[in-house]
Amino acid sequence: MISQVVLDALNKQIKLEGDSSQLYLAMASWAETKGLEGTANFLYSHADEERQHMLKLIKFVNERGGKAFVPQIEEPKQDFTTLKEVFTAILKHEIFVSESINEIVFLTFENKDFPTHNFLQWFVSEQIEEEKLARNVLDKLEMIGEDKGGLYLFDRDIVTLDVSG
Ligand code: OFO
Repeated sequence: MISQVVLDALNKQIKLEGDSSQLYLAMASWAETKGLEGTANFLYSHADEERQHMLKLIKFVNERGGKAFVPQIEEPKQDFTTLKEVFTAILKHEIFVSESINEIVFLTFENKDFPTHNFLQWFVSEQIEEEKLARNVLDKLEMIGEDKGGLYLFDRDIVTLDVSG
């Protein structure tokens, strides 16, 4: 049985993953309206991944005898000016998510909740990948700068960068 304190933290994380999904979805939609089809597809599929993270947590909480709280959908930021702005926001968000996961891992230690601690290791590894991916994309965008041809190739090839799950 899960302790109330860990349960509350996991329910907060469920909301954060749902918010992440919405954030990626809004970014995908923005990219699509800018003719950046490859980037839009990358972001749409990432929005799906975030929803899977949310589901993973919901199912775990329920399996452990807790009750998952399905959160209200928050409206994410809808407008951006550049891809650099989008991926800078993604990196910042993913760092925030990593910190949140780390805090829950710490709580599981304090509460001797080793099953949850074990379960969260997947998220710890996933966050390393998510941050790495965002940094990698930002490095590429930095290289491209204002070059339209570079941007065209970036948009064509971005789908090959996302290997996380
Ligand atoms: Fe982006 O990994 Fe979940 O939030």
